[in-house]
Amino acid sequence: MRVQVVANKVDADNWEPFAADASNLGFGEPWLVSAKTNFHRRHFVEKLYGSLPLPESLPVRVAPEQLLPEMKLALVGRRNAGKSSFLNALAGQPRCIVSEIAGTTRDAIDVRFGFGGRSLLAIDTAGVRKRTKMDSRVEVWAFERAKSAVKRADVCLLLLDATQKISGVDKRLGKLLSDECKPVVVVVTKWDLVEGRKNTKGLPVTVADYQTYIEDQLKALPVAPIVFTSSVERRGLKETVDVAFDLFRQASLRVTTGKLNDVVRGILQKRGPSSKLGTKAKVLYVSQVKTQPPTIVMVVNKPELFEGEYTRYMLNRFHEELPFTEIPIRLIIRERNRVSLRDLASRGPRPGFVTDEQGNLEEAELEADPAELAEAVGGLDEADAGAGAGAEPYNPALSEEDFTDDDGEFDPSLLDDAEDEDDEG
Ligand SMILES: Nc1nc2c(ncn2[C@@H]2O[C@H](COP(=O)(O)OP(=O)(O)OP(=O)(O)O)[C@@H](O)[C@H]2O)c(=O)[nH]1
Ligand SMILES: [Mg+2]
Repeated sequence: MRVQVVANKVDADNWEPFAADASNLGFGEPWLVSAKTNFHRRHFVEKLYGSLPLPESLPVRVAPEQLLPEMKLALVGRRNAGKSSFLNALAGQPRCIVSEIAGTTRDAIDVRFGFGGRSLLAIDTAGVRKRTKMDSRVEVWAFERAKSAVKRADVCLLLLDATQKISGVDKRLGKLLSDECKPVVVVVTKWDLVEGRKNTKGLPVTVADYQTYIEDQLKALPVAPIVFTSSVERRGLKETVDVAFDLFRQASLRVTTGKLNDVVRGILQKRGPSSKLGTKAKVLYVSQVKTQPPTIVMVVNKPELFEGEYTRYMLNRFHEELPFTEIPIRLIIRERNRVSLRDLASRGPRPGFVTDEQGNLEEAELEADPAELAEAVGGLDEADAGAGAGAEPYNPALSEEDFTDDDGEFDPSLLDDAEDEDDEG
């Protein structure tokens, strides 16, 4: 380390002889400057630059939070679920206001930080409560902002307060995330308050009980992994981030058309769609045309033969057989006879496959490559999700009952004093 003495307050040249006294300190000749009059300023700055090491000889040490975030997380949940506390725990410092008063966070805010050497952006959002209880335009607007945070995020964290029953609000948030086709980690918060306590049956609450309870209640998120956390005890933080990164990785994967053909062929062989009025159900092309979310297009002869129950069956098999086990898949079923597809077909037959109503394979007609297919179905950006039959994401079949507050026993895991929907704090 080098010490350079700076003699300040050298307002004009008549002060220079006095400044020279500073050399008596033993650190060599002082640099003269006046912060007030800027006398010798240029000289001073030049000397300063001249004494710095060249940039290439400096060790590069950039804090992770200064880099572009590797992953964007949106934290959503009902009021008081512990979102801000969880974000602060991840960031390792109090970046968001936490309080026991429900409705503390009033707007979505972006927080950048480093975690385990990786750069993250997390969006804290305002807690949600029943629409009928939203008592101001600010709250409705905050909900819209939370929705846009979800859209921006690579992975969403749905925070559930372990001390509370899963409510209609939690379920609707689950549905929102599922409709957006976002990878979701279900984060159970405040586990320190629950672990080891007695449930209604007098037995200690376990992770397994709670997991079953969530799976039973959150029908909209059948594949989302569940983690148990405590912001107070800093538990489950690394696991949450690791799981989120893994979901992000899954969502970014692209499966080859060859592999998809094999999987679809296998599914059809095992159980083809039941044919109506003797029409043959044929799959003409299948391809993954997009990532984040993985979007698979199946061009078929009659979409109605594949819709509903059979689509859900196919999606379940896709989750099992493709590397998208824990994230939503968007499946788009399209009819073949569109002009662009006819053009495609006119380029001549290529190997593919079709099935008859018994699921037997017949001679192939065509197979498109992904780029051609994406082009043929007219591009598949966001706008496409609503365009035409079979373009909606296929979510689990849910009924109104799947969104109501659970009035039954808070079984088998719930605490003997668990509260009813208590988003009032
Ligand atoms: N024991 C315990 N308490 C927690 C934990 N996480 C949060 N809390 C408490 O729960 C209350 C709500 O926490 P917040 O982080 O403000 O919750 P929030 O989801 O951001 O709430 P809103 O901004 O109002 O939607 C506070 O009193 C926290 O101290 C936890 O892991 N353990
Ligand atoms: Mg908050």
